[in-house]
Amino acid sequence: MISKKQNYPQIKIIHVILIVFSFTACKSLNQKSTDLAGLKNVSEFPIGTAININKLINDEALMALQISNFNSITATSDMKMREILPAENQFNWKKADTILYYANKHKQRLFGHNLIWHSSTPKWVEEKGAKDNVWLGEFMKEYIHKYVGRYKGKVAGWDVVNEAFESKGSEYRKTFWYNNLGKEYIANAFRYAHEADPAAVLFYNDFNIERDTTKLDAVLKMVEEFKKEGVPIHGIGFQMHIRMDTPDEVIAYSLKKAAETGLQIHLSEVDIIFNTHNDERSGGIENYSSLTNEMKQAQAEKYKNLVLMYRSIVPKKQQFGITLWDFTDRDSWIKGFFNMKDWPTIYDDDLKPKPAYFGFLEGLKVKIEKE
Ligand code: 9MR
Repeated sequence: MISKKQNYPQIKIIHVILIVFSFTACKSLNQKSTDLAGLKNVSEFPIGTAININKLINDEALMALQISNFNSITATSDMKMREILPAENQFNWKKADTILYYANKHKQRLFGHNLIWHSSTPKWVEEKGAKDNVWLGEFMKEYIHKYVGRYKGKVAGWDVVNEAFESKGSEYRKTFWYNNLGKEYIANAFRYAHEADPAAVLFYNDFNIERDTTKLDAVLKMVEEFKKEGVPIHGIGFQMHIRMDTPDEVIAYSLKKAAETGLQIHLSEVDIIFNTHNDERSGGIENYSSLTNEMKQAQAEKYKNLVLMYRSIVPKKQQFGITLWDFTDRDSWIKGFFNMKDWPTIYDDDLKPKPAYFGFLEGLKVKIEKE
């Protein structure tokens, strides 16, 4: 009843998925006494969470869970342009510095999210840039140089450009940046970031590319163009905001195709919802208004399969890590943004681990037999 059929292209289920499914024989995924070691301790690659830094450091219970489970951290919003440069010449490094301090203190990798995103462009930049695109091009260069340069060697990698393609299909998103600078703004952003920190791992990050193969193809085409032109791109971020009915076969296919580029693959914003939406604010469609045990178990299996697919399809040297987009249902963006109930994460509203937590853990622990 939870998974609903959708019209996805017929895609050959790759062998590795059959192996994955053979691990998931309907065993109930619940807490065992040996299971509280923390996700990061059983993983071969970094396990991250996105979080609001002030919320984190003012909540001891949340912080204890964050420290025991994660060795990578991303700011949900604290490192976006609207936070860093709310007004002209008024850089605000406070939250970014706090998150860096926290990451160092707890030996976590700091991942930078993000440099250029239409949804986080400050009003003053839009107003000034719309009148003068020469200024805008220079501004982008200086902003990236200054920001990435300031955290050189401290931020391991960056989402350089976020969501530059339309939600669905193959078109570049007609954003403020695209409209004023043309699609070249994307390549330039990567060039500037690389100039400022040649060791940073630079990602293109987007959503729906795990399920919309037309969109994925468009992103991969851009990646190939970048490679040909020598644009420094090192990774693809699959946001992976998925739903219970996003077919695992399609996710597997997409991961495999992306991994064929040889780039780093980051599952950068993972959460799994039961309800659905139209990708727009307040666009939720609430088919489920309460969470049953059956749903909890199904979500646990989905988390487990996702981790297993990542481990078995993405070659080890390309596994940049898996990052959850907040890790408690209490804090998740989903309910507020789509205006609907849901239970997207691995901890519940009371900060108790859900079956999803144990599914995720199991996915990290299971021994993988590769062909
Ligand atoms: O979760 C983030 C939310 O708290 C912010 O209000 C919002 C706007 O800055 O951004 C959310 O994070 C988004 C991420 O940066 C890019 N992918 C989609 C995420 C959810 O909207």
